[in-house]
Amino acid sequence: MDRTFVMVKPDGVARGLIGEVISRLEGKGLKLVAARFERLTEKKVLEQYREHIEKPFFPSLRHFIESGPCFLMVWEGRDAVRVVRRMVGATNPGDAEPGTIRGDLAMDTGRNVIHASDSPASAEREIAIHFNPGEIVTYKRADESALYE
Ligand code: IDP
Ligand code: MG
Repeated sequence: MDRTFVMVKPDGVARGLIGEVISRLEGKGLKLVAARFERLTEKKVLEQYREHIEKPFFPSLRHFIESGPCFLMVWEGRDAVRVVRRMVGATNPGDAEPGTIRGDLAMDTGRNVIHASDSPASAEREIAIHFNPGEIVTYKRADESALYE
């Protein structure tokens, strides 16, 4: 099973969308293995978005992510990184397909509700930024034998 890092950004928190996001991922069959509500420090935002530091949108992205609490999660499942990215949809919500989280719930690239790791390597890196190994919980979902062949 793979793990991926998912974060409801401050806009999603402010709009009351934490439950909707969790509900979609749970309903799909992914398993929530860690979660925390946190206002990210500058240090963590720089680590999280390090590949974007030189980009023109970075100052506004950083300011926005630091502006309010985020809901941080680790989700587990078969091919979890790819599956969650497809459920999240395109970065620009105007291009995101209906049925995706951004396609259904957002209007603006700078307010696109959710972050999800884009590769297994990023997932491993991002999970380590936000969670200690001891905060990631293993357990069985009762429906696992019905979810996987
Ligand atoms: P992703 O979240 O779909 O992986 P990235 O390209 O990794 O997209 O960008 C990270 C975040 O930075 C985006 O989710 C979005 O909030 C913000 N962002 C990316 N490109 C732009 C832009 O052109 N204008 C404003 N914000 C942007
Ligand atoms: Mg990204």
